Amino acid sequence: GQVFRIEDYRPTDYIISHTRLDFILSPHETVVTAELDIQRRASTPAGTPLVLDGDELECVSVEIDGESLPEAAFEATPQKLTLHEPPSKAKFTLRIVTRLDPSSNSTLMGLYLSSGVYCTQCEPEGFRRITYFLDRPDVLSIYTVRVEAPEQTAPVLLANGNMIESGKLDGGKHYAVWHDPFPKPSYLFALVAGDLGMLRDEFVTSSGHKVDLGIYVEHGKESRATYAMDALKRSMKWDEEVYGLEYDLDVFNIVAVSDFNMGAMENKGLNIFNDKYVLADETTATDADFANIEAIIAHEYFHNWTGNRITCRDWFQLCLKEGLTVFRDHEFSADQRSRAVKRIAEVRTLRAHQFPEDQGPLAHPVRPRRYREINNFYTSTVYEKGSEVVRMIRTILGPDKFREGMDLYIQRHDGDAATIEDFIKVFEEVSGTDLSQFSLWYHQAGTPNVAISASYDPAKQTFTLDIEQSVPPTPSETRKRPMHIPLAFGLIGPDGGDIKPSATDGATVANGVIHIKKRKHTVHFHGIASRPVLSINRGFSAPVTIAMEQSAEDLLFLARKDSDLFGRWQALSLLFTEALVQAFRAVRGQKTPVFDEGLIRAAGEIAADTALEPAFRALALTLPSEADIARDIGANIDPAAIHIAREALLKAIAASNAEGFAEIFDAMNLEGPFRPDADSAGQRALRNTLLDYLSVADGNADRAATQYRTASNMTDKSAALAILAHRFAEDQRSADALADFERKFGSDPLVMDKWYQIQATIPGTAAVDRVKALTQHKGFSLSNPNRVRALIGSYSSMNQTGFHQEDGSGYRFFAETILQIDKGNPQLAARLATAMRSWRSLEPVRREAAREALTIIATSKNVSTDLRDIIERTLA
Ligand code: B3K
Ligand code: ZN
Repeated sequence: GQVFRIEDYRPTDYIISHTRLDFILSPHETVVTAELDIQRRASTPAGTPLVLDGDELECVSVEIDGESLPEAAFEATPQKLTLHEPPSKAKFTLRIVTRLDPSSNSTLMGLYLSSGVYCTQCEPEGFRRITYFLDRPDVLSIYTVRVEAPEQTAPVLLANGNMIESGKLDGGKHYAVWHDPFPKPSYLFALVAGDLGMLRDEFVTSSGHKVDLGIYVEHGKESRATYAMDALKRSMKWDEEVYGLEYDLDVFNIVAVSDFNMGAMENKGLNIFNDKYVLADETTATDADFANIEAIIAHEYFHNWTGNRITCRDWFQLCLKEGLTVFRDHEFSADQRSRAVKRIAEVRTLRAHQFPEDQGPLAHPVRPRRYREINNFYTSTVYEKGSEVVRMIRTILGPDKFREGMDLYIQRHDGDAATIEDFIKVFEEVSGTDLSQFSLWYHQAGTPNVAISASYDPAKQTFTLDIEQSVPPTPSETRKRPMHIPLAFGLIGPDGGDIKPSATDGATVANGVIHIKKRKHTVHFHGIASRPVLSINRGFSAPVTIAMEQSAEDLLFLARKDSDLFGRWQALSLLFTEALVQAFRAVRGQKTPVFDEGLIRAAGEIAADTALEPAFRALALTLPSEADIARDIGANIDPAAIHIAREALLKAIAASNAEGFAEIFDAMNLEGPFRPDADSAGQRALRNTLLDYLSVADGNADRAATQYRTASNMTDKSAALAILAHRFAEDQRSADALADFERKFGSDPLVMDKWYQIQATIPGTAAVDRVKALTQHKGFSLSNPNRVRALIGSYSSMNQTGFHQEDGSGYRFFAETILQIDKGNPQLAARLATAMRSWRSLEPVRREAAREALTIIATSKNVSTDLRDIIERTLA
């Protein structure tokens, strides 16, 4: 396939100042008329051919300034429209009519039908599936959109911007005209038409402008949108307070659809959401669902400035809008909830998804330099690592200069299609800091490793750190340059307080941050009266791995005493990880793992420490996942042995702390009305974490079965169901609960996704047959992304023992399923296939089996560009 390279960027020859679209909607035959006001740039020679992008388009007619074009003047293929010799005048209007079949569009890109509702998804290159266009983000145009449809099947007609006209037509039809005054790239175009219910509200901006808010959902589900509406209003307020950014149109609409490739889409004034991230109430959604809704509603709303008002010059700059907007939504959630708990959750996600990506065959820089399929670059590197890079800029500059830089960015680039260089420049200008070395974070792939060894000299009262950074090689990038790594730290004295050194030398140390810039630094801290314990990378100030010999005693001290809550969690999780890796080695060597009593006791203490918020205690008690452990072991992975090792630690903690855990569990009063706020969610999280330990300690399903029966909210119900299904499959109450759940929620697909996921993640070799059987379940469909992710996605990424089977049956089933999905929805297939990216770290038998399965896909006929790109890079 074709490779796109950043160095090939050049501006277009023509611009499209205005775009008028007319849609006559019909399921099988929708007619789209596009009127494009085209201007030749002054620098473009007259007569330069105009080539517009298309994708599977059927061209009906082409006219220029009201005259239809002779055959010889243009060429229309499904993939492009070429005007061989456009008019030589500076401006002309091109009128193109295309015909679409939304009902047969299974890619969920362009215009498609989701449960009878017309909707669109254009980012990154879906607009070209609607009409021929210069479908790239640096072509900004003002859109006016007329939508016509039968009133009965589509009473709701929406597009971007404000509605300026509507009315009835003959034959039961009606129409609406929408106008968006802000020039925008085609990827932000959106249209929705259908029969939908609506939740209405309003928001008055800080300058007194009233905005009508609407959330459109399936009829009857309006009340399930109240939490999303509340999150929207809080987001609008937060962006005003924290960044001084106000909303800019009279309307802000959100539509929830049930067939959607990702979480949501930030179309100007008309966000379209996967209904999973809109609909929630206590009986159908878990606390995690509520938190996701809050974060994604905020994320899409924040894009209005970082993404829409300022967009990207080209898709290589994707992190310009995504990294920054993720950073903004992280900060929003941190302000709305508990900052430390939110940070721990972010770091867990980053380590679970971005680290393996960065350490495997799909590694790429936050700002990639080449791609074959841009859809495969909506990755956790671009999003999550991209956000970490913005966070580091703030750490380096401090909050005030950071805000100044953001203000300058908005002021200078409003209305632009900008680049990462533009972004970095504003921060350099406001702070007078040279960020050229820092910008390697955007250009150099791979997770840096920082090796640290510490020594204390009591005679000189000096504490010394020998620091060495290295960046491992990544595909097509073997030589790496040293990076600027800001490491927040603390030197902790015996009483737990931070010690302030009288002087430091060897690296810039400012505001509790060591700035590592060279390959090697030796940093001395002077005036240190007794040996301190080092708390390093506090708050996860840099997305790196740290290699440091720290005694179990020091780590236990940090877990108990660090003034940085994140540091406490990190120390404990390091201890767990070390214990688990050792246990894994024991299991591999046919020995019984043994665990340190101090660690087991520390778990009990943290559980009981009421000075700590429950959500933190829950996170601290959650052992690293099997995938986390695999990543830490790094090579020769045997998932079965990891599972045994992890279960052994869980049992050891449960057995020693059973009494204490039971007391806490029983004392937690969960009466009163359900509230989805962070505190209440934290209580439930702790209680459900303890429920798992207690079920292990008891060795029976009693507690889980009781909780399943009595739970009045989905968080507690699904937690109990997971314990029953995962630990007590033999117990009749497990099968009964699964059947009961299906009976209760069988007609609610979003809730049934939990049922699929819980069963897809039951560990053990029976998983492959179970998952196969579930693909035949009446509610399941390979064409709905949420169903596929709940069953196939969870199976392949969250069930290590069930997926990575020695005989390769898990991989073969996976490969066949992916090939089938690829026929209808290449994006979804490609995304799923990334579950195989770490295949090279498996032990030899599984590795070979994985290679065979990947080869089945690679050698199949008619594989999409999307899937082929992932598979070829994975195998390379
Ligand atoms: N910008 C969209 C993602 C579009 C993905 C296209 N494959 C959602 C978001 O990041 O807000
Ligand atoms: Zn985004």
